[in-house]
Amino acid sequence: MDTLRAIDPNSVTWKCIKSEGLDVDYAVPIPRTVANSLFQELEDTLEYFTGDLSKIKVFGKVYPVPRQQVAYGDPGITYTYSGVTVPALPWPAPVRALRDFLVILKGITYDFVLVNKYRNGNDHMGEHRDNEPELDPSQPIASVSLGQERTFVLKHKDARKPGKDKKLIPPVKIELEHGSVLFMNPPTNEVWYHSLPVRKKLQGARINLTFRKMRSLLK
Ligand SMILES: O=C(O)CCC(=O)C(=O)O
Repeated sequence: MDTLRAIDPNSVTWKCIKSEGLDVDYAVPIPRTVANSLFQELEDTLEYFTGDLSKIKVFGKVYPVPRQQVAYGDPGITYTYSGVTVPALPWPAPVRALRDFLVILKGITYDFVLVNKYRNGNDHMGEHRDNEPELDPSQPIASVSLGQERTFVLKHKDARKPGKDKKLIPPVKIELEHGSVLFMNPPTNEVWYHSLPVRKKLQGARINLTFRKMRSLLK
């Protein structure tokens, strides 16, 4: 995946979105031809979790995850979300290439990535925050999108409250394009929930990779 290395980080135009507790940066730094071959290489290489690792627990009930998932990372890392603990498998070449690209783009060496494949517009991700205790809260989460463009929705935590506690803060919607990178900077994941809603009419597949930095165990 040498062509990712040819991208000049100084030529990337970032769109910065800020609101109460929200701080995200969005750009499309990966040219279409590179994004196309990367998508195909991921399709040819990745094998998604099956069995218990492809289930989530919500209020004690177990459901199949409404998309496909797999996780990669440095040796020994595990990650717990929605009641399931997944091991980080060794980095495959195209995922490692993206991790190296983020070092060039942002200067951060991520040690874990959760990969979500949305086979079509029915596959989705519910509202949640990425604020698990094993994540380093001082580091942004980097979300790389390839394939079908989908809408990413951010909602302030107080806009989700019922009755008089509800704050009238409008959601923020971002169309995540093929070849895009979204950085969710702190404290976004403490204050805002995010989701990828169903879009029944969309047929195309999408692969999203959220690169994360774990809390150092040596601290
Ligand atoms: O697919 C996406 O863009 C969202 C992924 C996500 O929310 C997550 O990995 O926590």
